[in-house]
Amino acid sequence: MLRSEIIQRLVQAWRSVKQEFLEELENIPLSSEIKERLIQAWKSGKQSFIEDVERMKTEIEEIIRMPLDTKIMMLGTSGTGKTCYMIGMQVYMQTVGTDSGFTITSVKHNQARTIEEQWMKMCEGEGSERWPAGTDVTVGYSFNFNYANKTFAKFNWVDYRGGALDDDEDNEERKSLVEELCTSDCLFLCLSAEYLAKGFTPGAALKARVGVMNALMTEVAAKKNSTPENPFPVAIVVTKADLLDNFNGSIKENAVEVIKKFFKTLFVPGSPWLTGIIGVSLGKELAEKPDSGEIDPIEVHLPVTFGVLCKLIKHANGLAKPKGNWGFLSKIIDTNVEETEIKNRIQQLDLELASVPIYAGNQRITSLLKWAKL
Ligand SMILES: Nc1nc2c(ncn2[C@@H]2O[C@H](COP(=O)(O)OP(=O)(O)OP(=O)(O)O)[C@@H](O)[C@H]2O)c(=O)[nH]1
Ligand SMILES: [Mg+2]
Repeated sequence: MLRSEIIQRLVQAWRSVKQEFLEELENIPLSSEIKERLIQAWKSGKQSFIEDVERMKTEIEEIIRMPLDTKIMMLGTSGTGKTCYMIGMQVYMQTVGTDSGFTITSVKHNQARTIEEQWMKMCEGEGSERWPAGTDVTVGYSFNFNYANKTFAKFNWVDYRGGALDDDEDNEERKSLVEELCTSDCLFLCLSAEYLAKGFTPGAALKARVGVMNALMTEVAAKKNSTPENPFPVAIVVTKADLLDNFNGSIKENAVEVIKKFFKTLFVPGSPWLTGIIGVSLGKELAEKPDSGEIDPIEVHLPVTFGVLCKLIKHANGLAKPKGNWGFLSKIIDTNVEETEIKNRIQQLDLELASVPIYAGNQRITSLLKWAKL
């Protein structure tokens, strides 16, 4: 064998092991700082790598028990109702929570106060003054997702100004929007129910501006390398669902069909998207009386439940994945305790979503839990 050939083979062997190592690291819930240190330790050679990992063991054990981070991006054209939805979701989830007892709390005190003020204004105000002003800068919010007073997931929520969707592809904010999307765990694509009420027409698609959203999704799918086995979760959040006939919490089949036509690429066989379709409203009276109807949110907890559940499933799959020779963490950390707890939460959240139409590509699925074979 030629010397150059030997070197080439060795390089190839090293690369394939390195790839396996990096892939496994991707599935392990560690902070990016610890991951970076592990990669550096890896680069330093096998023996010192094992020593380094041993040294970092206590630190890693502490970190692995920390809540999962879920990043949610909310997008939709201007005036769709994104900010109003976020306010309603936060207050509802903080005070009422979901059927099986999940709640959220704001991480930042100031932010919680501002949201509460906006909520009070919506509830007590009259006329168009009751509604918050349009968002002209992107705002980030941080929440804890809790069960039985224990935080087990955090989520960061990014409310993009609707106008950013119209920016040119080389505009800086648009570029950062695509980058942020690529690092998100779940996308909330907000669409106002007013465009669904009359069934599918090309005119309705044009007015709803689904073209700009589809273009953005195509761009993100290409960059993110999602696959049908590891899809990118997207919740199509139908805001102002009070405008739909007889909305009682779940989206009717005729509206689902319109959405499937609006966002065709999400629903094709082999699509790299996992799509939930969820109607939300700030109150059923708002359809008739937007400026004075009672604020009484409907189903605002479901999109968050979907986002957190998808993240937990991905996490659980990572934990359950058979480890290869380099499954170093499985040797030094007992992940069983965490696995059981996470599986219990997954079961509860899955039941909460029983009425939500969910699609993996073109396939309608009745339970995310079953789909993920957990
Ligand atoms: N019928 C009805 N109207 C709503 C509801 N939520 C919001 N609206 C109306 O929609 C308007 C726009 O809502 P916003 O939340 O400000 O919209 P946005 O998507 O954040 O818009 P940008 O910040 O410009 O991107 C509000 O001023 C209300 O008039 C709802 O649940 N039902
Ligand atoms: Mg807004």
